[in-house]
Amino acid sequence: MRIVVTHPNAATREHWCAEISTQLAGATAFGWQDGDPAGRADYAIGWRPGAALFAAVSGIKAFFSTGAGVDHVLEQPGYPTELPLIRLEDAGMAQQMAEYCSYEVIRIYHQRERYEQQQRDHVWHELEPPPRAEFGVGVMGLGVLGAAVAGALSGFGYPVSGYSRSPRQIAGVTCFSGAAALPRFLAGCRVLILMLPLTPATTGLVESAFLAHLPTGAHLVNVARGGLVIEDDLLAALDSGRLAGATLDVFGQEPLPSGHRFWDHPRVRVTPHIAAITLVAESARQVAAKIRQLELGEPVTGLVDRSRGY
Ligand code: NDP
Ligand code: OXD
Repeated sequence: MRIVVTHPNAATREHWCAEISTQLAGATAFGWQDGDPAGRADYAIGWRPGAALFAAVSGIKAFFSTGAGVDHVLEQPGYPTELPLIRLEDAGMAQQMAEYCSYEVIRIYHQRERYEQQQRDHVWHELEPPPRAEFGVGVMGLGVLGAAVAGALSGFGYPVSGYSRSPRQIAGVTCFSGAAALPRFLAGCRVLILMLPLTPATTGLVESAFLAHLPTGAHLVNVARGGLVIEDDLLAALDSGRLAGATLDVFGQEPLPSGHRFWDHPRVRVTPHIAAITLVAESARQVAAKIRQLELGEPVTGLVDRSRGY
């Protein structure tokens, strides 16, 4: 069996090739990038596959995303309409995401930025935390990662609510779904965590009218995709003080351009798309197991519904 690996980063390509060859007995994995010779492969794995891959490499039966998100695949022109697209499910990302988001929520709840300022000013002053029962945390997107984040936060005793496209039930989480419920969901969020995939339905969802539903002084945490947010609307809400802060891991343009206002905004915390990184060994194990299932004619989970875009 031949597996083609395409990824903009050469070291990552090689890492995947090595792990897949180890995990899948009898498989030959090879890296491919634009301009490489034509060939044949049974499966493809990668990030942002260009149309040239599908023109040059024949025989591909399914494409595996090296991420949980698949917008990087579907936004590429030339992805064959009938080719099954399979994404990573957790593969070690849920724990990372739960930790990243819990860290942010706990920092915000405990007013750590104000204490850091007090230290700079040599001020010894105790700040009263808000009543925990009134500190609602909302997770928008209750899939594999969102559900893990909501579960972790509920374990800290915050009142956690969640919002998804279809109705969900998660122990300890008040679940909302459907457009009519959105304003009610947002009104209860002192911290709103975005955990949605980027699809035609979610692109630009977070704009002025959406942000206006959040309580004054709320925080936004975006660990999903930059394209969910209209950046100028977010900046306006931060500038006016309507929003107290934003923690942003993902951006419309990545890497975030060095002149972007987010870098120096006093109410913004930036991280470079690291909320949950792909763990190659663990992910390759998951992909290899799914390839074995497909070869036996069995169904696999994580198959993307192209009509929904996730
Ligand atoms: P899932 O597909 O498991 O979950 C998606 C969730 O979003 C589901 O609950 C789904 O609803 C909900 N949803 C989708 N569209 C809408 C909509 N229009 N309105 C309301 N809810 C909607 O994805 P994962 O949890 O695995 O991953 C989520 C995203 O996290 C990825 O797509 C990726 O963009 C991002 N990510 C970011 C990383 C980082 O490092 N920053 C790392 C990994 C992922 P329903 O339950 O009804 O299907
Ligand atoms: C992913 C990501 O989608 O890293 O997995 O953003």
